[in-house]
Amino acid sequence: MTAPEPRTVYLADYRPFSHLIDRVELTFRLAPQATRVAARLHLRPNPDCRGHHVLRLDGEDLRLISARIDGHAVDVTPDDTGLTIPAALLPDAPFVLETEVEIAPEGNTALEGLYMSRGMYCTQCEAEGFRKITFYPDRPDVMARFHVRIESDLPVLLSNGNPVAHGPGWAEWDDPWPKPAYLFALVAGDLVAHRDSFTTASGRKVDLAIWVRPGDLDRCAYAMDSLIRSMRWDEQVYGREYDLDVFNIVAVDDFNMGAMENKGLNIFNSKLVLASPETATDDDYARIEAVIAHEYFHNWTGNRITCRDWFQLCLKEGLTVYRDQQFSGDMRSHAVKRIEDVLALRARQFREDQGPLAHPVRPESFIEINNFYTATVYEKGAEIIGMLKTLVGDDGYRKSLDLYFDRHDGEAATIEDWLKVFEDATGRDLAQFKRWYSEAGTPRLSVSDDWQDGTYTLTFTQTNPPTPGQPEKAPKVLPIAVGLLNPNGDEVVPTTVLEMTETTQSFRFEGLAAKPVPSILRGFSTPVVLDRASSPAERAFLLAHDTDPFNRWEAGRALAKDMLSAMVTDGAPPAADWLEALARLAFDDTLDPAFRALALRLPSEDDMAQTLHAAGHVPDPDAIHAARRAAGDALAARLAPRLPGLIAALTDAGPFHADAAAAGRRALRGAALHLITRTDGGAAARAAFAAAGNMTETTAALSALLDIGQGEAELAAFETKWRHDRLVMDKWFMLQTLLAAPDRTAATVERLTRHPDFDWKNPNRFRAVIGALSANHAGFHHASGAGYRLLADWLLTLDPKNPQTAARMSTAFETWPRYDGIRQALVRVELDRILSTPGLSRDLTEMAGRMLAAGG
Ligand code: B3K
Ligand code: ZN
Repeated sequence: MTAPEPRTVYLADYRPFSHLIDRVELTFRLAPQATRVAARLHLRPNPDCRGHHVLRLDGEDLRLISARIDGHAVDVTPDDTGLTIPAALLPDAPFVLETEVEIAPEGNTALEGLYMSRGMYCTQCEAEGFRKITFYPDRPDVMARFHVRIESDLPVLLSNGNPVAHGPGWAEWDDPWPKPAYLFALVAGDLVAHRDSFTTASGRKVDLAIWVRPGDLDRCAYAMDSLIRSMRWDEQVYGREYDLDVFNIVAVDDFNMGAMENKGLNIFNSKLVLASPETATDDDYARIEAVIAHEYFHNWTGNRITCRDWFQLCLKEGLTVYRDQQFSGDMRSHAVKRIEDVLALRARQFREDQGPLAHPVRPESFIEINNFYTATVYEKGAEIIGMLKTLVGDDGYRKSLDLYFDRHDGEAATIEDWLKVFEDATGRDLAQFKRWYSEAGTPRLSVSDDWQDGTYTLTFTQTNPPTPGQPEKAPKVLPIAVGLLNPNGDEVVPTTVLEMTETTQSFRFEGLAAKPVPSILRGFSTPVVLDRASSPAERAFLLAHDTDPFNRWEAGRALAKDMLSAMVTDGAPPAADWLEALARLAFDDTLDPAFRALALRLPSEDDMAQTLHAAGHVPDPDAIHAARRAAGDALAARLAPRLPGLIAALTDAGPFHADAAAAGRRALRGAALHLITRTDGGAAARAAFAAAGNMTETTAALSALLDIGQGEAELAAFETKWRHDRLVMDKWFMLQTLLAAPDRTAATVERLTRHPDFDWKNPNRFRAVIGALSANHAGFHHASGAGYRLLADWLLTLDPKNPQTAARMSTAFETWPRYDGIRQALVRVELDRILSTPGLSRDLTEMAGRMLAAGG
């Protein structure tokens, strides 16, 4: 079979499907090489589509055994992408189409459709995987009720909905809720369950189960606890109850992403389910809590109300990310959560928005939809929801969401539907606001101020830079949260939201006794780059006094970035005011330890490259690396005398607690250990490694040692202890790659890829090494080009087996236009080599092509 020509799909081409499907009955006879899938589709012509139509069903890599309409065999032949049944063969009334196909899950290395992971069968259908299971209209606006029968000797057989019957070698499931095919799921395996239950506000008892391999049963408690807290929270905060008798989660080792919200049967990458203090870090715990919540929340935002087409992806993803961020904030600390979310937004979404892969939150065309599960759709999509909430207020938001659920339950909706709900519930016109969905790029906001006779004026100017295909843009609605402080640190004007709609706009504050210090963009109220030259003294003042915790952190961040920029571009020394400000903050016990840990963290090298590039410089990866190390050394030297005391005070005896307070103490202790290791030759970190009582402490000590080029013995001990554990060994692979010195990064990766446990077909292991390679900024961008070459080699190795993960990892190249001509030329060679490889997947072809187009 030849590969189909890549076809571009356009939002503007949307047409409803020719038929409606009332019911789907599927029978699976599972076998690794030859699984039979029998489908009965109860179809009728769609009254919204006049005229007599052909029936076009999607289908890929399916061997058609038979097809019948109302019991009569029909003679049809599939093509590469599906099956067309001519209008002449179709009744103009309800009818039943039966097909039987054969598929080979064992050979499915793309991990899309029905595949096998270490002896268990599982599925991943979003976005377009169902077409690899049976012939079907594989599009989200075709919603149907599914009944599934599974036949297999494996002991546990699961699908969506409620269990209806089972016997030896078979089980049947019925899902009463109409759903698109992308939410279909099936699991069969030798699994055991960690069980609990939840009773909904209206009294429905739901049986909860997390299904894992027998040896993993003692690592499910935290995920279950997170699930129960998510179910309660969605009732309390959004008034949303669960709607089936069972909720199942399955942990799978081979998975292309984090997790999947299939109706009633969520499938998870095992790293986002399994946790024990010995094996998981605090970051793992926080991610498990967030992703369990995210997938659960999709039950209403995604499943009950789904997307009309894949261009509307942010309708479910942006909203569900926003909901999981709210949840994590409620469970932990809103201030810390917001800082972490903004760090991630800048690291991933701003980076994407400022490079060749920039695209609108609602794109207008795609070749491969899997390439659009991006930070822009997810994280910028969530920022848009946050801005809407700021603009309409808490009550307006709740009224709008209630109306959304009332009006669109059971439907496949659009961004227009979503915005109309806010307009109808609050009376607000959102026509201009809608530009956030259609225009790519990160706006830049500059500010100037004026003080005269008790009146303080802030003047803002927004610029919306060009992005691929969008040279010119109109001004956006920017909700800018501002507070004003007196020079003594008191707040004179509490947080006020200024609504900016023009290119340039001034806002006046009258009747002030003294010229205030402004705290602008509190809580990061709009996702823009703020250009405001400010003195180190003012930044230090805000770091000490701002009443908004986000901006307090941001002031320290700006201080660090200004300093690092000066170190890189002018060879300046580490700044005394930065050192003094951090010395005060590090030991200020009135502040949350988690906040102090974040404030002590230096901007990443990639962040500095982004910042320098945005300021008009060509970032030099070696100079950035050297400056960041020099700053870290200076900070370590400044804080050193008091670090042992801080570490001792933060050492918790007694049992492990996963809660935010305990995790915050461990984070600050880890930061202190990291610093002291720069001054003591590794003594404290070696002792901490030996004494570590949990994986957070173990990895903190090991990273501190690797960072100073030590840790050989500790790596060996770690490997001996954890060789049998895939998830823990991912950390061992990843830390070595991330912390390798720039000159040795490529060689380290080559060595690790020769390790007998480097199973590159497992996405987690591939990401742990090849993904981490590009996260080692100075190593990846080494002037020899070795990092670029190595990444391209591995992308080309992975692509024929797993194009989705290869395409995702290729985004490591997206920043190439930032760098100098020599590096650009080296990357161009690799992108050209990738693109000219015969048989390259559609996924990677699209990504490499878009990145290369940036070079002109
Ligand atoms: N909806 C899935 C992502 C599917 C990705 C397909 N390439 C997980 C999530 O966002 O919840
Ligand atoms: Zn999601």
